Amino acid sequence: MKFVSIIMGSKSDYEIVSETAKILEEFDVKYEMIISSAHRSPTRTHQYVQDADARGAAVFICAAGMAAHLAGAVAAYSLKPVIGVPMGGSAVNGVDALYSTVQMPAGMPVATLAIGKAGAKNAAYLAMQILALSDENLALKLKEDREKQAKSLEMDSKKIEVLLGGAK
Ligand code: RP5
Repeated sequence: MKFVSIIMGSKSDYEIVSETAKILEEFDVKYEMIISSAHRSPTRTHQYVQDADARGAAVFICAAGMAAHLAGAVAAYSLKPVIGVPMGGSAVNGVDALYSTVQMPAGMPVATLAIGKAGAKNAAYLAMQILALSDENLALKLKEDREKQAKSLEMDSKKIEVLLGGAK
């Protein structure tokens, strides 16, 4: 059984990471979610990743803040794609976590997304796009979602738009 594995470094990351889970639920995608830290619980992180990988985790989403090494550590333990979400909230508003997560050495990729809520939401979408490579039904749902987004933007525009004569 394929599933998405979400790991966050601390309970203080949960509010933002719940945005990832919410989207996966909306699309009926199976996921696991745990708190485990590269620094505070390295053994638990290692053991969980190996076990989840063997049980069918198809992609890992790792959310961590400050000197964020969680995504990099998970990438070291698995060949499955790893998505990193830098958490904000530090003295430098997540720029530390962004650099720690994105600056992986060659050969050990982490797909690093935006800091905070946008990154958390996009982590769900990117994970689903990976799963959709071999799941036509999910690919169709993602296509419909894109169409819905475009429609909703158009409706927002309709409420405020000003167009001069000749505009299409
Ligand atoms: C990181 O340090 C966590 O991912 C969290 O974003 C940050 C702060 O953790 P707490 O001190 O709030 O537990 O490891």
